[in-house]
Amino acid sequence: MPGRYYQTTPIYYVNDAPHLGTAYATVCADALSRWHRLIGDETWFVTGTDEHGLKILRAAESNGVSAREWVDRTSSRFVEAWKALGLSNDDFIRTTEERHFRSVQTFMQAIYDNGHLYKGTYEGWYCVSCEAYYNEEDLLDHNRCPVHEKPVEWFTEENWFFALSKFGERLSEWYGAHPGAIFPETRRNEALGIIRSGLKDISITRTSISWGIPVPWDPEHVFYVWYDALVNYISAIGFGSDHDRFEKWWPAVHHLLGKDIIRFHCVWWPAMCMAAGIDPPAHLLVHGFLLVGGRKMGKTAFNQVDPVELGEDVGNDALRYYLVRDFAIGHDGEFTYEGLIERYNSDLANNLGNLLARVATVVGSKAAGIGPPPQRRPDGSASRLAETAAAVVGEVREAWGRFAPHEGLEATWRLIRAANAELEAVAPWKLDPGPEADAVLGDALEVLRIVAVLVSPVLPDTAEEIWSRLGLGGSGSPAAPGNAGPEGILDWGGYPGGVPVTKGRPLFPRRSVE
Ligand code: ME8
Repeated sequence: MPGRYYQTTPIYYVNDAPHLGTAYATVCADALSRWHRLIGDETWFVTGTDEHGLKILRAAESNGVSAREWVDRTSSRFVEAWKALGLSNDDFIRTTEERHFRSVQTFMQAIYDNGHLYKGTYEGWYCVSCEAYYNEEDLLDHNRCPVHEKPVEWFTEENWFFALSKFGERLSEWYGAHPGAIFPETRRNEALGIIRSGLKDISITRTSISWGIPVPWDPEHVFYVWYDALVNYISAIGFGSDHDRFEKWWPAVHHLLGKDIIRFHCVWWPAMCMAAGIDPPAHLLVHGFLLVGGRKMGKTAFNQVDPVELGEDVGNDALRYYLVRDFAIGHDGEFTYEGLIERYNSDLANNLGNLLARVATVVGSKAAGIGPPPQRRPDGSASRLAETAAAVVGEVREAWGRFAPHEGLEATWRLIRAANAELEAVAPWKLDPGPEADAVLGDALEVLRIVAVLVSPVLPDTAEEIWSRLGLGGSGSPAAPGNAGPEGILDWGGYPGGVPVTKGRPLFPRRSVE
């Protein structure tokens, strides 16, 4: 049954520009959103930027500009990068927007009114890069942050505290009743471990900086950056200002997040929602890291790759394909340019590109450039390829449903390889024009039609190009909402035949590693 699907990404800090790691998360969220549109779900996909806090203020200072100027400039680099990569987000939320201020203040006021906040003094080791306090036992030698390996700082402040310690039992019960809420299982166990080890109250405001959202009942304080940032997920859907819109999308959300921010998303955020009197988020999808030489790609390790430059080099679709195919959601993976080119050559150039090129060439030479329809065998049954296609469509649906798009792509390539093998076995280029050549060409065209729909969430431009070369340009788009849904167009036999097939330039010319 088509439903509703609300997809989010972490909102990225604007202390620096986007890199391939943040692009990975955003591309995965984009692909998931596109898949859900394709199966007919009403879909809303939001990403954005996290713009308050000390880290941002220091980045602005070290660049000699005001905080406002810095966040405007850097946030627009994210907007531009996602545009250049062709991402399909429906909204882009910034935590410095008026709509976000209003939602945060309404949300936190509700927690205050419900009696879950109190005032106290906080002293502790603080990592400005994480924007988080650390217990001494969690630090590396010389008081260094375990994530950034940089020295932490000693902070003493009068803060408002959130009584997180009261929520351990409710969180355990909630996760017990919602076993599929965190994906994958290993991350669920990690979150449950944090909850079981005992939760401490957390300070949620700061007086030392003013670059933040003022606390409505104590305006000397601003909300601590995480407490402001997490609320983006509901301020983007109108919390506090548009009740119907909020109710429409919440709590059936899918938060995609990296494994570095499990504690904030899987422990703090659901507890905050409970404290404010709204349901916790329904789905938390935790992905792994892109590594370079075994280290997380990021600002701290100075090993970032510019995703826009890489997209310009190999093509956005090829980059998306590599990210979704080679980095299973939930696992770490090593990024290498060689790996990208290898994947490009083997799957895109040699298999998909080759299938389209040879079918179009032979339709040109043996069928006067007019695509024949898929054929039936003399006994009336459909071809072997029809059986493979039906099995693959089922597998692809199932794989996306359990957040394993890489397996969906793997299955799709099985179908592509089967069509290439069938062409080689029959060798229509050696046959005289006629029913035998038409049969195998019609089947291969039908495979390409189905493949165009199945790959459209990951290869959106390629899917459109295949569609138009098959002569289907006049009949919608491979990515039209519902195409992969129950009333969709994935049943064998949809290629009409009798339409012109165009050869065009190679979709993916082979590349070498320069
Ligand atoms: O944590 N591989 O922002 P952030 C894969 N503002 N994903 C990566 C990655 C890598 N090497 N590097 C970063 C913040 N990411 C907060 C979030 S949300 C309410 C606030 C992705 O700019 C990954 O999704 O540090 C990670 O969780 C996120 O970027 C952190 O981005």
